[in-house]
Amino acid sequence: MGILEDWGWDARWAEAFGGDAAKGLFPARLIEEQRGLFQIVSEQGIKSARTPGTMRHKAADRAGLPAVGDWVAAESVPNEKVVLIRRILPRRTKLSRKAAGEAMEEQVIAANLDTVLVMTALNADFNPRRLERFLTVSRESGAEPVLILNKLDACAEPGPFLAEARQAAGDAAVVAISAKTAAGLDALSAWIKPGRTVGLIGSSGVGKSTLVNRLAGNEALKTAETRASDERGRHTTTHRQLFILPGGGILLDTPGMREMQFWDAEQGLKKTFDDIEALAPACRFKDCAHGSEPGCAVKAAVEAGTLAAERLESWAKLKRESRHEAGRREAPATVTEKQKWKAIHKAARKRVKEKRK
Ligand SMILES: Nc1nc2c(ncn2[C@@H]2O[C@H](COP(=O)(O)OP(=O)(O)OP(=O)(O)O)[C@@H](O)[C@H]2O)c(=O)[nH]1
Ligand SMILES: [Mg+2]
Ligand SMILES: [Zn+2]
Repeated sequence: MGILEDWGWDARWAEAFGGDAAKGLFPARLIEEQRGLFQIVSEQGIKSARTPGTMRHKAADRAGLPAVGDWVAAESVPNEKVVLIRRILPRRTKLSRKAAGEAMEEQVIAANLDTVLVMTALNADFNPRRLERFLTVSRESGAEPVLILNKLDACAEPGPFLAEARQAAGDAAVVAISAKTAAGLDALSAWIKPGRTVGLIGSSGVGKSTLVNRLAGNEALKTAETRASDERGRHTTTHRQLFILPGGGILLDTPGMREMQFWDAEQGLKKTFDDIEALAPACRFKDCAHGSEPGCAVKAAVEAGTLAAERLESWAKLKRESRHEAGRREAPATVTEKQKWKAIHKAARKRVKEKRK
């Protein structure tokens, strides 16, 4: 197997790369990003890469720029060490969130992940509502989400955590592990295998880098103790990077994320709340919002105790947020629509005036 295959290259990628070889371009995978400078891996090994100004200008938004995990067509520049990224091959999956700040901008956290391991620790970090949010974003990406409960060694009573985690996870697998003692790690081989790309996301301090170190069999990545008072991490990892494991398999370590605001979440929500989705057809109204409508099957399930009230609350909250973000994304179009009608009315008034003359 060649170096590209180790990093996940296959016949479908070769097809997507197509005739670019004839233009002097070569295929490469983006494995690291740090402040706009990229590291790519290709048959030539690992090299620094950058995007040409034309690509930055042409990209309608940040999502049009390369992200970690992307396969690209790259070009060497004579007398230059840094390689140019000419084209991003169409992404198979895309883990996105709304970029921090006021602007409605998509931020691609990583591209072409096969699996997203949503990680939490069995301590004060554990929060099923946040897990639902992370799982929703992971599902929306097109990758398979798996919920990882870490620090099993330090948890006296994992039972109740597991029960809550299973409910939040819907159809996603739930795996309890200890990155420290390696307990439960065997189960991860269902996802971490040669040619497959697996991303790790979760709050700071849950043990993402510790797991990468454990699986890589070294201590290459820096890790740091969490605060004793509330188990919060110290944001030790500062950039996203892909690692190849000795037994094959590609792992993405990410910095702990405080925020995971939705970009697009409708499909992901449907899957995260598949229990609510399954009940909805029995509601009297087709567009039932499971609020105060009469004949609501979801509310009835809460009253009967078969659906947790917190889960319905969580669904309603995330759904509102998703709708709100979708509305904001569509806002610019509404403005142009308005402008269009304004122009039509103005033209009509002008015609009326001209007729009167
Ligand atoms: N007891 C126990 N501690 C663990 C385990 N996994 C990680 N830790 C500890 O948790 C702390 C944080 O681990 P990191 O790997 O740095 O966490 P991280 O998720 O990479 O954090 P950021 O890089 O800040 O996002 C370290 O002190 C680890 O030794 C585990 O399974 N059990
Ligand atoms: Mg880390
Ligand atoms: Zn309903």
